[in-house]
Amino acid sequence: MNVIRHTDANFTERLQQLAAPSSLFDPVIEERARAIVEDVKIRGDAALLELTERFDRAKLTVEQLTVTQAEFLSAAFKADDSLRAAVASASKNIEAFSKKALRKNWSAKNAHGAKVGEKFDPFQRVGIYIPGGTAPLMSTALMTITLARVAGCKEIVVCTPCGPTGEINPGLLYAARLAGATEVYRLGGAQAIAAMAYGTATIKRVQKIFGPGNPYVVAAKRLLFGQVAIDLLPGPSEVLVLADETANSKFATADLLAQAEHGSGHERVWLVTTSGKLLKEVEKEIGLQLPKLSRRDFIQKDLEKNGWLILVKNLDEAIKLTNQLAPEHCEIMARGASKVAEKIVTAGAIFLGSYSPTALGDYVAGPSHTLPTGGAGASFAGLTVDQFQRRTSVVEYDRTSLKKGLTALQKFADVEGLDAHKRSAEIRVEGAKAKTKAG
Ligand code: HSO
Ligand code: ZN
Repeated sequence: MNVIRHTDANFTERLQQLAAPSSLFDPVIEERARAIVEDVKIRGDAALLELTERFDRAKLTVEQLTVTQAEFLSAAFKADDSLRAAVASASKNIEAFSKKALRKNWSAKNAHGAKVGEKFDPFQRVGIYIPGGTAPLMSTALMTITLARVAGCKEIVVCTPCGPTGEINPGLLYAARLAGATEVYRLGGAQAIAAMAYGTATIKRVQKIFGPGNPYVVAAKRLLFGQVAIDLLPGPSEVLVLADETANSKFATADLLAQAEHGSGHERVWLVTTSGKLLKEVEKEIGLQLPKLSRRDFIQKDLEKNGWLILVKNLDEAIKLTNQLAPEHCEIMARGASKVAEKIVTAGAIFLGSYSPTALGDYVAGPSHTLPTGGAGASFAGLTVDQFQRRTSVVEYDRTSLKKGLTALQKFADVEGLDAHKRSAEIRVEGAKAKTKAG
């Protein structure tokens, strides 16, 4: 773990280095992703099979790309009562949270007396990427697919990489199906994103792609933005614990270790504290807690590179630094936690008090755990149900309201030199009335 104290000579420079946004744009990865994307665009399914063999070491037939009904049934059969109960408990919270956040149609009168409003329709066909990697992210299936279902998306396509024998974790399959996936494909990496964006003989193209992934997935999503809509670019997990001397060092340590265990090698964790005593305690606690964890090797490596214990002068500095870092998760274990939270404006998610570990947000609390990382919180927010809704604005004037808007419209058209625009309005108030109200 790296330690920085405000008493260090180069404190400010080190903080600045730390807060420099981590670049999403690795040119080498981007070039490789581009080659994969092109290959899938040109050769479709044939490319998918070759790439799956190369990257996932699975030799599949075209038919095997698609997870069958029988496989869903078998996954459901394997799910024991405790797994079912856990999935149900999380789903209930995720669903309720999403329903609250759904955007609803509205209309109102504008200053001309005309009706204006917005209507929201679900994307018909969406694609969701669920990463494979060192842990089967069953929770990610719930935290993305559930939102698509609540929004009303009819076709919910899921791509997730398989193991060398074509296997997909049955818990993940069970959760994906229960959450509302209508099609699941054994397909990972940049090739999955390309397949969903362009379509192949097996996988029909989607309108919008969601979900976290490794750097190749992220690169492919960036490259394909515009071809399809893209949600955000979530990368490796992060947590920042903002703590004063009232924080429990055991709790704070456990939460830092938890997000460092994901295993991509790029997870980032920070303790930002006003208390030198707490910092020392956390250092000691890491030594006590780490050896007992099964993924200690991942965690250890990650902490050496990306783990920071930072002692700042006061709470204002802690808040400022937190906002600069824009962490995916921000835990506040300090006096007046909710007051502090009001001033945190770049975190993906905030966890208040001693009893809200980030793991609750990862699994069961309700908000989606798909959140901005790598400093992207300054510009992006986490995944919400309304990102599965397409918004359209609606305008309805009648003759009276049109007359009210006319003078301003004429002026704009004059300034822009667009007289056909002006005529299209004038023609309606000069001549005979329209035959019907709407037409
Ligand atoms: N911390 C991850 C989500 C996750 N954690 C899934 C455990 N499983 C990104 O927010
Ligand atoms: Zn996590």
